[in-house]
Amino acid sequence: MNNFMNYKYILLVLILAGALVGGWFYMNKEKEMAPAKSFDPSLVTKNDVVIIQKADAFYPSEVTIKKGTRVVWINESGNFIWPASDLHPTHEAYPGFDPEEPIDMAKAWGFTFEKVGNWNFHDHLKPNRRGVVHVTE
Ligand SMILES: [Cu+2]
Repeated sequence: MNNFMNYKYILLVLILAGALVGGWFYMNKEKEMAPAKSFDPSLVTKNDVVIIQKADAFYPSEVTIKKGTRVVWINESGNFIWPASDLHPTHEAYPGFDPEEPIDMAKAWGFTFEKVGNWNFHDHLKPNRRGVVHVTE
C-alpha cells in the first residue's frame, strides 16, 4: 500500500512538473512571437541607432549597424507610422521586422537585427517612404 501511494505521488509530481515546464516553454514562445510594442522615446538608449520618421521621409533613410544592434524608429510624422521589412505587404524579407500594428504619434518602436544583410524597409501605411538597414558582422 505504501509503495502504491509513493508511486501515485511520484506520478502526480511528474505530471505537475511536466505541466510547469510545458507552460514555461509555451509562455516563452508567446513572448518570442509577440511583436515588441511601441514605447516612449525617452527609453531610447545610447546603444540604439535612431531613425526619425517625419511627415515626408525617414531621417536618415539609410543606416549601417553591427549585428545585434537595435534600430529605433521615432514617430515625429504627425500621423501613425508602421516601419516594416520589405516586401510590402507581407514583410517576409526579414520575418519579425514588423511591429504588426501602427505606432502612435510621439512613440518609438525598435527592432534588433540579428541577421547580416541589407534590409530594405518601408512605412507599411505609406509604402513609398523607404529606407535600408545595412547589418554587418
Ligand atoms: Cu508593408
